Amino acid sequence: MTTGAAALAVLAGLLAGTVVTSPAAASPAPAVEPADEAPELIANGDFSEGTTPWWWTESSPGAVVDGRLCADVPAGTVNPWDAIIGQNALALAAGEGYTLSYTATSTVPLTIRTNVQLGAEPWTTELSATQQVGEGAERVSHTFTAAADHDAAQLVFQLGGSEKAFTFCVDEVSLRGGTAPPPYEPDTGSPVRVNQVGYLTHGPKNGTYVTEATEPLPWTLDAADGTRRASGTTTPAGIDTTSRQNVHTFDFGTFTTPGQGYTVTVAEDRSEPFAIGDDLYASLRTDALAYFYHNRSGIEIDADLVGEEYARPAGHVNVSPNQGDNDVPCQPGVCDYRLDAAGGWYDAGDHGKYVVNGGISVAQLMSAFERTLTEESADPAPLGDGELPLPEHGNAIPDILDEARWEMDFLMRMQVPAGEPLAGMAHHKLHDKAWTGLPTRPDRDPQPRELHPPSTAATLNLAATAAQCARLFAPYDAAFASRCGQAARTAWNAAKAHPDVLADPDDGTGGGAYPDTDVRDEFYWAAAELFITTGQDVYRQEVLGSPLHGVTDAVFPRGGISWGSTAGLGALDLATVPNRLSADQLKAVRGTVTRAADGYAADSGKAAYGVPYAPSDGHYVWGSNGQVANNMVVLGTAHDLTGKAAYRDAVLRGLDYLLGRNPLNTSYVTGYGERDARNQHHRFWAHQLDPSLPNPAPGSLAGGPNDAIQDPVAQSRLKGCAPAMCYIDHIESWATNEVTINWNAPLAWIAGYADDLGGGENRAAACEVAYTSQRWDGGFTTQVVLKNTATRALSPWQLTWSFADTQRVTDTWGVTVSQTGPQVVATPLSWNASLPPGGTARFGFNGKSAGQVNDPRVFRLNGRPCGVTPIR
Ligand code: 9MR
Repeated sequence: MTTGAAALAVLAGLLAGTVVTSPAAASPAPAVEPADEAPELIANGDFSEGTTPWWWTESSPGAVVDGRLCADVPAGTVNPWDAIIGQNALALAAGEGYTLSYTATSTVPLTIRTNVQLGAEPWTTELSATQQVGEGAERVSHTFTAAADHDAAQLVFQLGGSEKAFTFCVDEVSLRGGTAPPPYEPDTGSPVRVNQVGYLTHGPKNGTYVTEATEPLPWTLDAADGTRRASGTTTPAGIDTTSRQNVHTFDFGTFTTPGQGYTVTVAEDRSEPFAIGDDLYASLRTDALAYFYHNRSGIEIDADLVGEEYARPAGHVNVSPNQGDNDVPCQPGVCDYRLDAAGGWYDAGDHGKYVVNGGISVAQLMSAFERTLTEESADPAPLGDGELPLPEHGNAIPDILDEARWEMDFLMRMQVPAGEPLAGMAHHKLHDKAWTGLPTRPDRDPQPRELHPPSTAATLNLAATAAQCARLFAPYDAAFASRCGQAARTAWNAAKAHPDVLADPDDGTGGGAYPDTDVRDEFYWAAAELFITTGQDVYRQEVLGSPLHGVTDAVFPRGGISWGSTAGLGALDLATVPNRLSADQLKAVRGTVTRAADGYAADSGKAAYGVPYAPSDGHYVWGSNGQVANNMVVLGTAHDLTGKAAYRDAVLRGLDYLLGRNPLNTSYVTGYGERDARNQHHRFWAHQLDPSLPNPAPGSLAGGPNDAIQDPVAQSRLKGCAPAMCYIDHIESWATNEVTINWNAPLAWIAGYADDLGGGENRAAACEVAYTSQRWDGGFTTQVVLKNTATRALSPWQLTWSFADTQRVTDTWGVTVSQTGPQVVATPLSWNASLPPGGTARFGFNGKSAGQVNDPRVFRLNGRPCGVTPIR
């Protein structure tokens, strides 16, 4: 799964070809011999651990044969760089001596070139040597002195230029030199750790202080002008096991004066500045959602929407050198048809598109929208048409649904066509045949694209998301909704017919494997979504009969739901979206959600950094920040269901953690906070490698601490790190610092949740609505009693809501109704235009419906929610 163990094939080769200098010219002074104890820079130089992190060009695929790395190079290559084997992420220091040595053979005598060079512009070479290689395995050495410091140089064996085909093998590769780097000491800045964005006016306000002191210490809260506003003493909390730091905590929750530029000082140490206010997360909601447009495949990213810096041509649309995603073959032997699988989102820093992972991501986007239909305090306005930077403005469909549709269209294209073997299943994934290097703009990816075999997990991801799509699009686009519904049912039936087709865990060349050996959770999720949408008993039986149903730890694992553990997505929707479970069954499902939330809230309460994430084995996994965010989604939903402040507080403490109150004093979200992550692993947002390219767009969440440190940068710098400190903001650290759709999706959900909290105060409801409908064949009659429960008269007033189905108002009494799609605005007539405090208005309407007639649950009077009572 070595996204970053990738080839810089074409660009490296081309440029190496233009800037190659002779070794003598590269280092005119006699080379400095490295000291005997000089450290080894090459990882896995004896290939005992397989091919990781070595890479090669597509024409000469590498494999370990008898303990050596061998590549079959075809006849007729022209330039040296037409066939390469290489390794990236080598750190060199100016003035230090290095020796490269290796043993190589070739079945045809040839001259190879070995370069140690920059892996991107300006492609500076520190070593460029030529060497005769033949059938005899001779040890070769080159010594050179580095002219400049390099963070991430590369070694390349350039093998091209031979008329004949040959096999090249290399072994015992070593690059020794420089001095061993001092043990890595991350720059953690101030020991006073706060949420670098800020704290809601009426929310919890906690921070952490790293110190050896064991007695309480005084803290002060200072305004931007330096005046002291509050003070107190810290609470010693002992050793935090996630960071191995001795820490104190402090609490300034009783201070509720909004402002910018506050700091907390403990002893002589001052925190990063932060705000206190009611409107801290509006831009994070929008930016976190904009991430998805930025990472769309198959469409130009428009400068008018995102700015020049982030604009780029459409990727994978059949314009050379792209192979195009509109006519994709299978891997050899997998199928003999081709699919139009254009569109969708790129998964992450790579250009793969995976149905398993696309599924959870689009589901969480759709759920962020669906929440506005079920939760009074959830504001639909920031998700509406014209609100997000995307090209579908003016189509009367909420922007967040437009974004979801971009992925849903792709997911449906991955379904095996009728008449083919495994018809109705979904291909697990589509990606490059071999890894590309960094940077590679999507439209410049030359790799062939391939469909990988269908899997049960992917098929159920399609069934679940397409079922959710069917109900959410019904009021906006009946044809699309029905296509989603059809795809969902077909996928479900195909999964039932083929319940154990698992993705190959070793299928990880050119893209991630996303293997999953247990699909009971995907069955549960898909059954739940199909049941909510259709109400059919067959799906109810599947939900209730699932071995996971009601088992809290199975539905919501302690470490969090994820692409590989999706049952919780079904449980969250069963608990919040109207459905035909009995009252007892509904209570049970809500109990599963709140029990899981109790666990996450307890974890947050115990943690010195407040994080609602405490996996039972103590390990921080790949994408731990995504797991933190997923736990926050469960907590936020539990808060919606019960109104209990403990759940809300744990969500907000989770935001504190992600935005700077953590062992590294880092905001993991680009553009938020003083010390934000900005070098995440991404093939276009690759500013660290090429200054002409942008950093990640604001609102991009880094994967975060991962104590398995699978990439070479993390391995060379972070060995022995404490779990919550195994992170480095370096573009080649793909195991700790990538960005992905499945981490940004829960970030968008929680940013919306936090934005909807306003200042976090208990707001009095603006109104109460009694809404009763009588259904008749093809239509309905509705009576509404509206009460102004606020203290001010409203004149004029306006009541808004959105139908979750195809109801259309036809004639009214007591109000005028205007309806756009499912969105309704009721305005008074002249005689009832003023609604005094405590006053009521009575009105009604008749209407038609092609399908269901569900009473709306969420109303806003003059934009303010009617009642913030827990979901009924
Ligand atoms: O997020 C995935 C993580 O859970 C896995 O442990 C890891 C290794 O299999 O892969 C991660 O997913 C990567 C995917 O395989 C390829 N695109 C980038 C993803 C994020 O790093």
